[in-house]
Amino acid sequence: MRSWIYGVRVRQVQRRWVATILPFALPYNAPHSFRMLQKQEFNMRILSITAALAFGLSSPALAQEINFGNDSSEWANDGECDDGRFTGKGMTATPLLEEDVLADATDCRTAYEAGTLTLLGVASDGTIDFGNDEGDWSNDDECDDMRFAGPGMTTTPLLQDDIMRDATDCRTAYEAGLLTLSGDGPDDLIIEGVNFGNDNGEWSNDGECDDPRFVGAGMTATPLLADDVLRDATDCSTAFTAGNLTLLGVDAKGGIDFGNDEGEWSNDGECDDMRFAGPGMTTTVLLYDDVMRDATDCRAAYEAGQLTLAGQ
Ligand SMILES: [Ca+2]
Ligand SMILES: [Ca+2]
Ligand SMILES: [Ca+2]
Ligand SMILES: [Ca+2]
Repeated sequence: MRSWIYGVRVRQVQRRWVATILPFALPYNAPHSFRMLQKQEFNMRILSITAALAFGLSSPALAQEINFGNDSSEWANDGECDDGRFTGKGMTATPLLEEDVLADATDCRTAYEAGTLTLLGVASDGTIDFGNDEGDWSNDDECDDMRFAGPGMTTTPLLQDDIMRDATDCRTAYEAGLLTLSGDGPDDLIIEGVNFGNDNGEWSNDGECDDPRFVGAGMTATPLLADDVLRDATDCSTAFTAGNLTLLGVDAKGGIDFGNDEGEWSNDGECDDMRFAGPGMTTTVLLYDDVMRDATDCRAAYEAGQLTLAGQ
């Protein structure tokens, strides 16, 4: 009970921080300039890290089974791999972002098959090199290395600086069964045509659905976070099959209700509704306040083929 209360408080603090700090901290036209800043800021440091790591790796893995994910990244199909799980000549030189993990499949697969990429810190026999503890977020009991996924991950944004630099936290969570390598988790759970994703969320298996794509009596009463989209499969599918949930704004025939434009980030040319995924999405933090409240942006991107409903 105590940890549950603590969890709620943490969530509220996080949401308050995101909702209050972010809009003020970022300049006007924030999504693009923020990304550019991120890119410039991390560029030099990571180049040297990547180069140093590449030296230590041997030839490409033999018949390694790799889940490349999909092409939903904003940086898909630009001829460079942007997925932070990889290293090698086929990588982009720009900073690596959390949202590009498992989302730049064609670029990364092409480079991998050409022998210019390997999985970073994963030997051909699957042995994991967790790296060192030199990251800013080491030893805080949460894994901050974006090569991993699962309830052992932090819920704060993942940064390139922490790749292979949070060894103790990530190894501990991995050995406790709270992490897998990203893409190595169980396959998505699909029932009655609805993709429930996996149980890699921090709030999976607590008897309440925490996936913001749903609505109904089976939902948690706590704030809904983008981190839990497609990551609370057991709870949500259980409530769904019991008739206690439906997809929010999606009718039985798959018709989409985009909602209204009353969100703070409507009409900025980027979709901010976390029910969606794809290159038409903003790269800034997604807030539940914007669900069904960014209709014009999301409809335009959807109709242009730049979005799908998340999980489709
Ligand atoms: Ca790319
Ligand atoms: Ca950590
Ligand atoms: Ca849950
Ligand atoms: Ca928007």
